[in-house]
Amino acid sequence: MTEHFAFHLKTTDGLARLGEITTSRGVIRTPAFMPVGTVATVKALYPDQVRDAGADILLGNTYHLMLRPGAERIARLGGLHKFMRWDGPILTDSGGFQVMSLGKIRKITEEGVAFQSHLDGSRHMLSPERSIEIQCLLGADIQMQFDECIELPAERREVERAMELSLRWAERSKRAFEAQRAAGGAHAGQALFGIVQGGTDAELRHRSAAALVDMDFPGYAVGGLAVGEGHEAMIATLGQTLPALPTDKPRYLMGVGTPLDLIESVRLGVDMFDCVMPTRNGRHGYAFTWNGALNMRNAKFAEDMSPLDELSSCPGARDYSKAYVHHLIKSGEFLGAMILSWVNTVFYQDLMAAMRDAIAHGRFAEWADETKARITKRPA
Ligand code: PRF
Repeated sequence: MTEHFAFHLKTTDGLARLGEITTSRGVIRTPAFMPVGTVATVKALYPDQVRDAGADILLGNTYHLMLRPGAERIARLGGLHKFMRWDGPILTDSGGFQVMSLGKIRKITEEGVAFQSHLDGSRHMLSPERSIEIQCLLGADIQMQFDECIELPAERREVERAMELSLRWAERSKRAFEAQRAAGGAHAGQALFGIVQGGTDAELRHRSAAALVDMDFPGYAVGGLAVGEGHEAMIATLGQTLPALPTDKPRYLMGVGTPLDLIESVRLGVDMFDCVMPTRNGRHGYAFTWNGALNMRNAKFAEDMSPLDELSSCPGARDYSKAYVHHLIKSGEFLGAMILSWVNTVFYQDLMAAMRDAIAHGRFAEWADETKARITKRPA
């Protein structure tokens, strides 16, 4: 029953890659975009809508779920998949990044991070061992090492310190995951990924990647990007980092990004992404369309009865008018957030499907140029 975790690279086009990740809960077509289901829900969407949009895998968060409803509780209830009614693969982030952005009064030591909950101020500790234990209790198919991600810009020695600490935590995460497997807390269809850190410094990135590759993870993430360095520096760092990773393992760029970020990162050989952008921006009134992004709060839409996006494969984008969605968003109505989260989730999945198709046909570069021109043009 438990199929082995595996990655199969089907073809390449330049550096862009088309592949498939196999987990015991199903196959993930890559390049893949993982909708973010932080608190066991992709906000404002039913699981069926997420599946029908074309998503093969969701992301969940250790940090949020440990605080509420609690990892042990989810385990008692049968695991995260059953709890949220999503039977496909789930990747969980380790909590390191979320502690930094959300936790209060954090204290980082060699052991881990002590912090207070953003919900009620209660005290908690996350370490590599506890993070892996939680990810196993949740039943995550792909788990992430516990790491420290710092905001940029930062002093080189600070970036280096966090990168080195993350490497020691990678070792401990791996040992904890192997112990879970030996004890039946994880099986061969699940996998643990390492996370490359090192800011925008090529030398630090190379050291981080080399050390993780020596530890031999079944997949590698690039973390520590999209944290203040800007698009150009992110793409340049990615271009220097990816060649240091093995071609036969999946590469995951964490917490990225805009449609443009995704296109440029796939061009360089990234296989997986996650980002809150389609759903969060949707809740805030932004629509991603094949004619560019629209701010639906704009008064120019007040009497525009044309569909949100007639080129979209999402029924919501073809059925609802700009005037109606403008009204819903202006009124703070739930349905406005629901429609735009749906439309944007479908847009992101269709973008990934189009990239996979372009790679399969050996026309990624032409496709990318055409698509960038379309989606970045100023809407009329
Ligand atoms: N580490 C982890 N999760 C993350 C990041 C990271 O560096 C980022 C950075 N963009 C997003 N999510 N564990």
